[in-house]
Amino acid sequence: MTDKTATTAGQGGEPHQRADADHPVLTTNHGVPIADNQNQLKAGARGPVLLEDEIYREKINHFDHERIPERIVHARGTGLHGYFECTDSLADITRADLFQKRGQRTEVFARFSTVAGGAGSVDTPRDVRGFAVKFYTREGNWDLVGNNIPVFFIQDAIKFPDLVHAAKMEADRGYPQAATAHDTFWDFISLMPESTHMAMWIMSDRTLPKSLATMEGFGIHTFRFLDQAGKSTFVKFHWKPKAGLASSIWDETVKTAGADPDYHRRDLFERIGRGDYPEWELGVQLFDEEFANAQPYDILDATKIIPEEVLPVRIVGKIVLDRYPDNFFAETEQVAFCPSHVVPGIDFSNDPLLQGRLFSYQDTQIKRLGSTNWHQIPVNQAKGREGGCPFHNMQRDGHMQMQVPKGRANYEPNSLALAGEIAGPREDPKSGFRSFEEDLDGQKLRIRPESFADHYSQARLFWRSMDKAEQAHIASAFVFELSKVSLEHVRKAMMANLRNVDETLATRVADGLAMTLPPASPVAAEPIDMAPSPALRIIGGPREKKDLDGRVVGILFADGTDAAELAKVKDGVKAAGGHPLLIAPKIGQVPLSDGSSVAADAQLFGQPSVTVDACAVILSEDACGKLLKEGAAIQWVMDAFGHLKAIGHNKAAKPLLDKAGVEPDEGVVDLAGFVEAAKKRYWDREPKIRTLA
Ligand code: HDE
Repeated sequence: MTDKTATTAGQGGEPHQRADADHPVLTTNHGVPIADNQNQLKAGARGPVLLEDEIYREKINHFDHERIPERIVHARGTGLHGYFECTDSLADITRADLFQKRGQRTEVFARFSTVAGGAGSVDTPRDVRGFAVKFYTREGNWDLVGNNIPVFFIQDAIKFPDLVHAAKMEADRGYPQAATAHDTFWDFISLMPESTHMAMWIMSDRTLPKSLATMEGFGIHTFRFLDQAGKSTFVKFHWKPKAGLASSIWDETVKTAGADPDYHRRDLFERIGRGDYPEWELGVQLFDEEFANAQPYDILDATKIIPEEVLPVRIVGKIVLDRYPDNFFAETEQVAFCPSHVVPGIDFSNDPLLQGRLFSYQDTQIKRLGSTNWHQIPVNQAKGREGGCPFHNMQRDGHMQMQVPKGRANYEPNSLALAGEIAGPREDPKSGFRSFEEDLDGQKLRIRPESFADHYSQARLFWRSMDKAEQAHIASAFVFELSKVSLEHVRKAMMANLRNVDETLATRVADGLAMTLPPASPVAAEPIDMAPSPALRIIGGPREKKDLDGRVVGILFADGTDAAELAKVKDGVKAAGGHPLLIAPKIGQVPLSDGSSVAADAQLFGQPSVTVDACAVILSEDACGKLLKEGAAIQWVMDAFGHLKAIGHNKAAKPLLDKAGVEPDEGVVDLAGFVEAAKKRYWDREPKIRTLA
């Protein structure tokens, strides 16, 4: 063959390929206009490719380097822009600029994440959620890098690599991804009694948030606030969701992982699109040394909480997240948090977990982002400082330096000002950052203080603070996870630890595993009984979500559905603050009873009921007859029932409910009662349809 096969395709001749008023000229990274973005440069139309093709080489070379190392933990995440607003001045307690004046706003970027899975893993495994917020304050960036659980697994940062290795995919087989239900995780946990409290939290509904907007956040460690005079007040930070607390059911999260691996990410994106901005109040627990010394645990121990009933949370501000990033990589992937980044008025405590983190994050960002200049990436820039450049110092050069400093002053002190040259910035003892002036004296040693020895009292506190349904979920989660553990001695070791938490819990887990209870494991300090804390509950707790605000209500309809009934439910859901999602067997125009037609938002097969909060079924007799032969429709209703959701239906839809095994209860209602019923889950239904430990 000859060059006769050559075409002009892509040589600037095709529509959508040409530069015009709407499309700027495509160029190389060095600004050279590109004539052909479709073909490599070849020796003849069917000949080999030429090495000199810089346009191709540059493009592929850049592409080959598109990925950066993913975060070793918290790799899977999603971020949002927004603002913090101070609602109660803390000027008498901290000089931190963002807390000075009621109404004062500070820009923020928040990133939520799972911990164990890789960047491409699903959104809904049983896992802790990261809750990291970067405040661009006028006195520099403050990163509050927390989780949705107020305690951590370990007391000392030196154990972190062991914990993460044990939790992630097993080293030889490369699975399971994003799951703790395997040998190495429980082997480690069973040998680290200090992790028992956190193990209780991760087996609870807290690790199955329905939406990232319906979970709490915690700074975990004790920090310090410093006032103008340098006086210290201890502080613990809390995020309280405006939407209230709501979690999923285990079976629901498993199915969601298949139906929509991006479920949480999509939910946030869609909330912002609808103007349903995720919002949290920022609360603080403030206390002094005297209070700290009076508690039966050490406030420097990150495996402990201070119950809200003992020390109330004072609300001092809120964050509203109202803008999705323009670019996922540039912002969400490149955002770099460091707990060591605090601003004047905020300081660290001696919590050995926090102290260890102060080193780790800067180190990881250099590796991940490839340069010490990562603070110059837009999302990381300290943009809060008024006027011009957000930072001034004599640090210079390094990979990917974006600044072009003028003059010779790359050191100080210097006297260059005397010669009329740029002299550079200088320290300011008055406004500058100062650490708490703490008296320190002691031996140099590697030791855990005696006050960290009690590993079970707060695990017990958590268990005893739970609602009945939540206790059943925790016991069942232990049974599920330990059933996936093939090493019998590990299962026994865990049960031995659980006996120190609560005998009924241990017994329920042993029954669920059909194993005999081993003797309790030895304890370093005898656990005590603390007063239960209702604030720890989701179900029946003070912050349980009880409205439709921000919730998605699935409405299953089909050809011939009564137009008035459909409109009524849709409007009712909207009026109550919910978001109706019209789901039909076909997505285009669905003809209704009155001759009108309406487009569905989603197709039945692609929108299983696990993706919504409550379900309505509005069908004509004819359509219902057809759906009785449709597995997806039967499953849709069956799952809604199994996941304890409200189901509203018209009369003609009843045969579908019957076929799905729906039994009458308080949550199965006619359309008139549906909007009210849709505001909650029906926990009483659960023991009737599922065996729980
Ligand atoms: Fe992290 N953690 N962590 N962590 N962590 C990271 O930093 C580390 C801990 C948390 O959305 C890494 O940028 C050590 C507690 C969040 O980008 C790394 C220890 C809490 C995020 C790291 C801890 C957290 C991270 C990995 C033991 C809750 C995601 C990538 C002392 C208070 C931030 C990165 C984001 C990320 C180290 C324990 C929260 C390796 C050494 C406790 C929310 O630096």
